[in-house]
Amino acid sequence: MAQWQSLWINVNIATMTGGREAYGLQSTAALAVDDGKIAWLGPLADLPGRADDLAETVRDCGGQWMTPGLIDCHTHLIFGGNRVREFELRLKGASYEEISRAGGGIRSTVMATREETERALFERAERRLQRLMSEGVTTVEIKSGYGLDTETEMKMLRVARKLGEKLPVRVKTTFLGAHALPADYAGDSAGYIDLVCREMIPAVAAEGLADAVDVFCEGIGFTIDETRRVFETAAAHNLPVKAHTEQLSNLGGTQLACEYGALSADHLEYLDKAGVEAMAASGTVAVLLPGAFYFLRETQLPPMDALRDNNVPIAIATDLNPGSSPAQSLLTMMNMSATLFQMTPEEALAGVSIYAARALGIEADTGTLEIGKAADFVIWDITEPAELTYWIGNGQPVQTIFGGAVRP
Ligand code: DI6
Ligand code: FE
Repeated sequence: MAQWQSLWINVNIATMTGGREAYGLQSTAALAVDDGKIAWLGPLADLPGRADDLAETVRDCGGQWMTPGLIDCHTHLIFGGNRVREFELRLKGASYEEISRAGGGIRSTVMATREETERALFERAERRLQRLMSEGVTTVEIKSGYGLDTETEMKMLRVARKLGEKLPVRVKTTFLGAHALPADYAGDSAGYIDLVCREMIPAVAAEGLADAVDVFCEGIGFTIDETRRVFETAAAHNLPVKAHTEQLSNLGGTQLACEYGALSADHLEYLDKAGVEAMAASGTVAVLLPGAFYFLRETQLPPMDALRDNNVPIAIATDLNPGSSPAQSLLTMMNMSATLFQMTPEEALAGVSIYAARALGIEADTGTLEIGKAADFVIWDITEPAELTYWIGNGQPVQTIFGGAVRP
């Protein structure tokens, strides 16, 4: 019997094990899969035998490229309705914050999400997820946060879990009950945070529905003290934390998140030096969201030089949501991270592989191509990996392999 289930030969591999400024290249290489995991990887010439004797199926990639399966580490892809009218209002001059303070924004999506059945929410989210997957995404993070009551928050997280069970993709779920103050708690943010901490987090934890807890720490979101309460409760339930911080202003939420060992702090346009240093000290990943920066026509750039100088790992994600980033293409986000944030193509690819895995706490399983990790990878018909960042809207991989199986 052959040693391995499948073997991919004659392929140029960007293993992404080389850190931010290196693809970790293996030219004219081979990669073997067994039991859903990477069993061998190295130069084709070093294969310990004849390819046909070593594996049940052998695929000759003819000099094409292989990268890790892409990871979209920040999405809100489950929601009812859309916000196209608010988009039009913003084009006429209204700001995102004005719309939010007038009762629109996140709250309008909350109304639409509460009204949807679990089945309808699933079907619409499934289509969005399939669009991401069509570009080689093998892991996606999905947040709740458009329910803002216990029942709907749990409904969203159940839909997220079901997406992961039904589709060939790894789903990590994040509870974001502290996303906005729901209309029924207007003027009572303390009461709402009580509900989040006393009822929602315990219920979500009891059913194992969330892999992490997130908070929108912002003028139109929650204060530092409220954010701290949510983090304390998450810690009491052994759930790691992440945070939306310094997106529209600087409240110092990033330092607070780092105090709680946050996996990631996300957005970060208004991050200052103290925040960068806190991230470096706690090993927290900076998740940059160029789709939201672009769609809100933000002009304040995240502090790229300071992040690099302090060796803060940088991930890139779609933030796929109806209000600030209706982006359904992670490859386009890589392109935008280069054009808008001056990230290099190496940094962009690291941002959707190794560092995106780190932002989800799953670097031991995926994010790079190494022996023992999940066989999640993508075959591309490109001449060099920088092409993934260069093209806009040309993102069809030749094949995506998830857990060792070729995806249909
Ligand atoms: N920041 C964002 O960009 C999304 N959530 C958040 O906290 C936007 C959510 C929305 O506008 O629906
Ligand atoms: Fe977000």
